[in-house]
Amino acid sequence: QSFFRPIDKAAPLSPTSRRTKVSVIGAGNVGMAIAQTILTQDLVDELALVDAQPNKLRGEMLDLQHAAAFLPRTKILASVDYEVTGGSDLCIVTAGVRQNSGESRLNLLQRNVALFAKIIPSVAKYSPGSVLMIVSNPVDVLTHVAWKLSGFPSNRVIGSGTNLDSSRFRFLIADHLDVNAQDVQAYIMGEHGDSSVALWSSISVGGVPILSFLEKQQIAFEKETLENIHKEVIESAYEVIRLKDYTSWAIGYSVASLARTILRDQRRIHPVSVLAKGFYGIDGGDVFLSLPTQLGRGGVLGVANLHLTDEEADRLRESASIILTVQCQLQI
Ligand code: 6V0
Repeated sequence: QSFFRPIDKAAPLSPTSRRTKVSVIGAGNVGMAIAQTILTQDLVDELALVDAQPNKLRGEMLDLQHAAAFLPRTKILASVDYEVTGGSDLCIVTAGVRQNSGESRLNLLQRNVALFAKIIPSVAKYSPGSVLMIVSNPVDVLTHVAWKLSGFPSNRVIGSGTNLDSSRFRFLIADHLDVNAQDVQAYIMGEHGDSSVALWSSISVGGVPILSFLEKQQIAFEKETLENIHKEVIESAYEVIRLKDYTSWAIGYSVASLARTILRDQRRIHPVSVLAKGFYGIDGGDVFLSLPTQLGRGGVLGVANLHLTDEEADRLRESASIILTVQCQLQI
């Protein structure tokens, strides 16, 4: 017996009404931070989790389900079987293996490529129309691998890239100037890693270009100060990992913000890893790295044509060639 007595002539569900579904592959620290941020932001009707460890996965699912009384209503599913991801609008991959002591980065990467060879075809099979978002590191190379393995068009394969680095950058600039980070427009482009490029020439605060802002406020600054802020961005992931073993909250919010833009067709510009060939003079091969990209329901809608100084453009192409060098050593 049902708790509610149904009304006699319940209107049938419109055939056009559809559910929004996101799948998160890899229920580790990062996957769960992303899942819980997406849940609190009321972005989806259905959330599916996949991991290789069935007990941990079930534990995470139950723990989230037990928060139902405090969250927007969302169906939470979990399984080691990829069928659970079927019909997703967005599939977010955070699965990864950890570095063994003494293991080279390249060897670690090759093991992650082997992992992707199992994961990506299954994801693509069950959600052939989805947008694929890669978070696992090294994110730029693995996004390229995912693009190859999925057979998806490049506009539907995106790496979370420097969206997180740019958020760290905005925080540090805001902290330095004592303003709100949301008023700081600043991009880090290129590799999510050591060769990333800070675009000082296009930074603005409240719409005012930063250099004239600093002059107006009569705040003295030196190129070295700016370079130190960029260095701090690069160091910050290492520092958090050294202190708490992994990073989770910032990447959770960063990816949830990308999910919102995609699922709600917000057409916002985010620095994310996309197929960069042909943009900003990058022409050495098929390489994914972060560019200021307009995102919407179909995935990548376009790449913003920012004005870069010669030095910034050179550094961006250098970043592309660093990623390509690693990519060429891989067996996919
Ligand atoms: P973690 O806590 O070890 O989680 C990884 C999860 O993947 C574990 O739960 C594993 O069981 C699972 N897994 C392993 N193999 C499989 C498989 N075949 N199928 C399904 N699941 C599997 O790592 P953590 O969550 O801390 O990090 C995950 C990845 O995100 C790593 O590669 C990080 O380097 C990367 N990050 C990327 C960031 C970015 O900005 N792009 C930021 C932070 C971390």
